[in-house]
Amino acid sequence: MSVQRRLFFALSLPPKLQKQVIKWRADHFPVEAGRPITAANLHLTLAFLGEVSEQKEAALRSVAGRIEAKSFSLQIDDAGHWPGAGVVWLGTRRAPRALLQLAEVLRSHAARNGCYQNTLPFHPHISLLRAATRPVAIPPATPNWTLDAQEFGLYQSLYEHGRTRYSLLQRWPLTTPLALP
Ligand code: 3AM
Repeated sequence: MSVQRRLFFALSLPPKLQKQVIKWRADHFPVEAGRPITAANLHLTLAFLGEVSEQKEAALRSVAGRIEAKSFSLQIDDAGHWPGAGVVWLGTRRAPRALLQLAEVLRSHAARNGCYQNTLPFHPHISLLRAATRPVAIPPATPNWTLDAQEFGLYQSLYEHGRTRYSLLQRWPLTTPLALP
C-alpha cells in the first residue's frame, strides 16, 4: 500500500506577523481559554486535502504549479470563536477576491482528485487556540494587520512526540498584478 500523508494548502505568516499575533493572543486570552497554536504553525488554510497517496499528491502538486493566481493583501481585522470546533481565530471582514478565487480553485481541484471538501462556505481564518470549547471573550478591538500574500504552499501535518507540526513541502508564487499606468 502506498504511503499516505496528511496535507493541506495554506498561506504562511511572515515572522513579524507571527510575533504580533502571539503577543496579541497572550495579552487578550487567559491560559485556560484553549491550547495555543505555536508561532511556526500559524497559517491560513486554503484547502484541506486529508490523507493523500503519493500519486494524488503528485497530481495536486502539478495542478498547483499551473495555477495563475494573483498576489493580494489581506487585512487581519476580525476575530471570533467557534465553540463547536473549539477554535479561536483571527480573520478578515473583507476577503479579497483573489484570496477567494485561489481557495476556490484549490478546493475544486482537491475535490476532483477525490479529496473530500467540507460543504461549509470558505471562511478564511488563522486559528489561534484549539480545544476552546468553553465561552471565550473576544476583545472588542481587533488588530488591523496586513498579510501580503505573495505565495501559497503545500503543507504536511505531522504528529510527532505528542505534538502537531506543519512542514512546508513546496511553495508556488502568486503573480504580481500589473501596475496601471
Ligand atoms: O486552518 P485551521 O487550523 O482551521 O483544522 C485543520 C487546520 O485548519 C484543518 O486543516 C488545517 C490543517 O490541519 N482540518 C483538519 N481536519 C480537517 C477536516 N477533516 C480539516 N479541515 C477540514 N476537514
